[in-house]
Amino acid sequence: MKRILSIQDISCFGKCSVTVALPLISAMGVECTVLPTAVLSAHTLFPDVVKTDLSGQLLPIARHFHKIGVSFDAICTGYLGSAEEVRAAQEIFALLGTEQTLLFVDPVMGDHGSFYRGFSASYAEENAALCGAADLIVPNLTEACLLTGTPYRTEYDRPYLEALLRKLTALGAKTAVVTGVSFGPGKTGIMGLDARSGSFFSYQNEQVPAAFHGTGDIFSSVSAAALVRGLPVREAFALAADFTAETIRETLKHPKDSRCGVDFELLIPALIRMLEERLSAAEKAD
Ligand code: PXL
Repeated sequence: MKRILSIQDISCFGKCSVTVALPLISAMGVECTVLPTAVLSAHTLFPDVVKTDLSGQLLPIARHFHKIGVSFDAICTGYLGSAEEVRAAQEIFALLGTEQTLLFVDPVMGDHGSFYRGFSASYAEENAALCGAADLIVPNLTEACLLTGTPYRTEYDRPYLEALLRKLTALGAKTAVVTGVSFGPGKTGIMGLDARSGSFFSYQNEQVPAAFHGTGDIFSSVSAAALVRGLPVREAFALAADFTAETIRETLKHPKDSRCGVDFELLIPALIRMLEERLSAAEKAD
C-alpha cells in the first residue's frame, strides 16, 4: 500500500489542512501519516484563534520515523505557519526523501493578490527555497506571483502564465502547476510546466461561482493521492479540479458560512468511483 506523509496544521474546526487530507487520502486507498505543525482551534479566517505551536516537534518526530524505518511514497506540505516550519520541512525532505519519494509542496500563503494574515515577503523567500527542493509545486496565481516577484494580474493570457511557470521551475521545482487560472469566461482550472521536457499542460472545467475555505487543500490532497496511485500528471490534476468543483456544487445545495469549508464528505463515494474509472482508463491508454 502506498503511503503519504502530510505535513500541515490541525485546524480543529473549519475543514482544511489535516482534517481534509486524512479522510480524502485514505478514501483514495493511500495510507496517510500526519505530521501536525500546530493545533489551532480553527483556521486563521476566524478571529481569536487559540494555537499550540508544534514546530519544535517536527524534526524529532521525523527523526523517529527515520529511526523506525518508515518510508513514504510522497511527502506533502500544506499551510506552514512560520519560516521555522518551512525550514523544518526542507530538512524533513532531505531526511526522509529518497529517489522514489514525490516531494509535493502547496506553498499556502495568500489569495486574491495578497498574503494571508501573518505572512510577508521574507516568508515568501523561505517558501521559494522549499519550492526549489520540491518535485512538484501547486501555488495558486497569487502565490505564484509572490514566489517569483511577479506583479499579480486578474487579466492575463497564456504568455503571462508561461513566463510565470518558467520562473517557478527556475526556483528548482521539477514541475510547477498554477491553480485557479481561467482561459475564458465561466472557466477555471490549472496550467503546468514539466521543466524536464519543457512541455506545458492545462485543464479547464466549468467555474462554480462561489468560494469556500479549504478547497485548495482538497485539491492538493486529491492530486497527491492520485499521483501516488499512478494517474499521469495531467489526469491527476484534472481529477482534483473536477472533484473540487463538485464539492463546491454540493455545498451550494446547503448554503453556509464560506469559512466552514465544503461538504466534501458527501462526495467521498463519488471520488472513489472517479479515481477507479480514471485509473482503468489510464491503464487502457498505456
Ligand atoms: O487552507 C489553508 C489553511 C490551512 N490552515 C490554516 C489556515 C489556512 C488558510 O488560511 O489559516 C491554519
